[in-house]
Amino acid sequence: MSNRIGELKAKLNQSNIDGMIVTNPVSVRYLTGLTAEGTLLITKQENVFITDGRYIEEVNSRLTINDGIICYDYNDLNEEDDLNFFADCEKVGFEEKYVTYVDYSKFLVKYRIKELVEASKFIEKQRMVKDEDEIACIEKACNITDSCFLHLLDFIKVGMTEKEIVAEIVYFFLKNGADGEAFDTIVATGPNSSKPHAIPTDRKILPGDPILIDFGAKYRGYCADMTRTIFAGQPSEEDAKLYEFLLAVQERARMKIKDGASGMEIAKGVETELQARGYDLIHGLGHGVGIEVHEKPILSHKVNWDLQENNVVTCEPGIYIPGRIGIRIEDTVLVKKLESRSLTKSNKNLLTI
Ligand SMILES: [Mn+2]
Repeated sequence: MSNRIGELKAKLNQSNIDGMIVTNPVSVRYLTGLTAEGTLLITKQENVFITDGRYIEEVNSRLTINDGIICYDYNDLNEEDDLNFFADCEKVGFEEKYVTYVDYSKFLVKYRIKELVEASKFIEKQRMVKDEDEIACIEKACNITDSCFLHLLDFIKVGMTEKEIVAEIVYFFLKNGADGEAFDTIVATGPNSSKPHAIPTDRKILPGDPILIDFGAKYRGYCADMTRTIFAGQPSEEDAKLYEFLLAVQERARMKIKDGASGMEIAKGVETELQARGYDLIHGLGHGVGIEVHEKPILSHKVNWDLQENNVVTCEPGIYIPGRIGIRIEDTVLVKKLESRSLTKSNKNLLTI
């Protein structure tokens, strides 16, 4: 793992922040590789991870590969004498998006901090640009997701329920090296497909149904996110045309994703294309993917943000006709200077089972 704490420290220092209290488990994992519950203190002298007896063995066995972090069992620290980690700091950052008011007040007293300042954005910004190790994990998560899709094309049959397909996806992920699902899988068939975040039901697949599958494996903590919409037998001519149209829109948008491109402009372009046919894009065009399945940057007409090399984002336009059909096509894309690369590579042609 590259020196993520060092990089964060340098950025904090540029803003005259001397240290940071990291409490969001996602940030802890990102900065240290640790999945244990605890608090990471980035200080002028050293980096400290304070946890409890349940995690000490795990943490100590992991820390050999993460230089510069000293681990303490909270129970071994004396509140009177041992919590002076920020004694020489004027300003200490904290994660304002994750810290409760109670925690905030406690931090000030417990660690004797002079001034706590909001610093969530420093970690968020750093996490947006993925390093080599992260890209490798996301790529692996995407590969497992692709293999699962191939398997599903063979597995899914008319008469099967949405929940049965979800169960098969989870089973496939676990059997093929994934940690599990990156998020709750969506399998929405027939009219259920028009709800973008449908919850899988006991509905059985009928001939001609669209089958929308939004799923992704998680590998070593990193997520994949892909949606494919397939059909149970030949769709109507109208539905087939709708599918081809959306696929063309998705491909055009995906090709625009590259270093320096405006996420807002790409999203607006998709909206214009959909509106020309009378459809609204009822959700964002895409989002960052990493340790969390939804993270920054967001691709939406509401957010003005330029993409950067080694962002990993989704491109997922959808068309939803309430009570009848929903079609969404989504890839996880690695942003590059010239030509970005889809990390999910499953066939996007109109497929039937
Ligand atoms: Mn998504």
